[in-house]
Amino acid sequence: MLQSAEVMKKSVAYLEKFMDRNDTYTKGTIVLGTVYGDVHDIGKNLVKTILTNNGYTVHDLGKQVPVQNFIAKAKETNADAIGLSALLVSTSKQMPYCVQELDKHGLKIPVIIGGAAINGRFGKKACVLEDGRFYGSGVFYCTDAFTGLDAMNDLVIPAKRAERIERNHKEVRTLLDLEAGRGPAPEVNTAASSAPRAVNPAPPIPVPPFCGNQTVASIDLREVFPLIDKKSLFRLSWGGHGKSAKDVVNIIKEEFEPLLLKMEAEALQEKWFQPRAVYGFFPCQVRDSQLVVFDPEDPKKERCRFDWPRQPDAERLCLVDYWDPDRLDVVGFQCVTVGAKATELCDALNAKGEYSKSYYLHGLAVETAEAMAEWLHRRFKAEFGMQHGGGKRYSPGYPACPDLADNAKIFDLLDAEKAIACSLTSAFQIVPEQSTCAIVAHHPEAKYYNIKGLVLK
Ligand code: B12
Repeated sequence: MLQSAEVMKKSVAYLEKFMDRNDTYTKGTIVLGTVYGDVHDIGKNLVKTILTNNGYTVHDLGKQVPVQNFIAKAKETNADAIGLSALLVSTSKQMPYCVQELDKHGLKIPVIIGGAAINGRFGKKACVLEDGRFYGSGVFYCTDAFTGLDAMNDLVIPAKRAERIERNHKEVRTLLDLEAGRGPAPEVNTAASSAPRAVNPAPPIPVPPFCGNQTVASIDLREVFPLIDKKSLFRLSWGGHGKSAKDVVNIIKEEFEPLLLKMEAEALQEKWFQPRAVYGFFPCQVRDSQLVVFDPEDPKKERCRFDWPRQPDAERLCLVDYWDPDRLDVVGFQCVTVGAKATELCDALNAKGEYSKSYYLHGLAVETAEAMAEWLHRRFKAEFGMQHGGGKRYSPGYPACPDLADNAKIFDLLDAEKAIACSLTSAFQIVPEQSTCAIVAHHPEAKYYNIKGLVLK
């Protein structure tokens, strides 16, 4: 798709020399962006490419865009629609908020939404306003960029637009009726959910190699690249997802594997990435179902507290169960970054119309950040003497610790701004983009789990 976009851009640039210009022609206008607090923009960028190449004017506001900016731009450009993307459950709340604000301002702009954090049900619910009315111009959930294109194709033709909005409202009504017919949601057994899960006897607490934080002096990317999750790189970041199993095998063998080797070599030679990492070990104890982290210099001095949700059902897990309530325990933290240059390079390539290279480089940078997190976690475990091979790392934003504000606590403990030149936005997103941080548990039983009610069905 991106290769054809490149060919298209070059062909159009060539043909334009022979054509009369009519700059005013457009099939329609959309204001597009990733919602406030969210840095995930891969999907949004694909939507932009597809819409632009199909004759639409796309005002791309980028990522982490406040609702007011979407509304102001849509008014200024008399847009046919607003397109919102969200990949985090927490940030998807910006979508219904945008719809409410549009209604409050008396605006009649359809909203199309997409991203892995949401689904059709979420989309329909977002159409229902606080007072129970339906948003007059409709909210359209799109599974991918092409459903987005279909929606735009309908929304710019008045008759089809009216029909589409009517269908949207009917679907919302059906959902509400269905849910009302089902009766109230089953009561959560609060007695059971507040009771901590029975943990197996606490394991011996490993001895950390140092207390406090430490910056990794130098990172050899040749040790990191082998840890890249190729399944994720090829299928998610490089677009293999959705193709038939046979096609994927061929593409991986003939295109992706050789490309990866070539790009890794170029990344090393051209110094595309500036890998940096900081990690640390801190005394901690469970108090009032919260994890209290203490100052390593003065274990009586509290530095911060983490308050995580407990599963209302299933095993009733909560992260706090992985630390000892009866004695001083140890918690780890880590933060890694690929550096800012990768983003600058991607932007420069996009500006030159080299969409594919930008896309592949972006994917490689993203997966390198994940591989660095794994690389650091392995080093961490080895230094921490975690022979049992267990233990897990949890990034704020994941279901077990959904509050992104935890990023700020980790940053403070690790002094990450100074140590590795990363910062946090007001919505607690890490800058540069290809960075990630985590809380590290040494408990051998630690595992990943979901929390019902946090994950939108
Ligand atoms: C790539 C990725 C990253 C990259 C983001 C790079 C970027 N520029 O986007 C990096 C490594 C930086 C990253 C970081 C983080 N991530 Co992340 N990330 C992902 C991952 C693996 C893939 C997302 C993706 O790009 N998918 C591919 C694209 C093409 O799909 P898509 O976005 O869904 O878009 C398609 C459709 O949905 C649709 N669409 C999307 N938007 C729109 C909009 C419109 C208008 C339309 C029509 C259609 C449409 O069309 C698109 C194309 O068809 C997901 C896991 C997953 N499987 O989804 C986690 C995930 C989204 N990340 C997650 C988290 C928590 C984080 C962090 C906050 C963790 C942390 N605390 O460190 C950090 C934030 C770092 C920071 N800088 O602040 C969680 C979110 C949990 C949740 N549900 O709330 C996920 C789900 C991982 C997980 N398993 O828990 N991440």
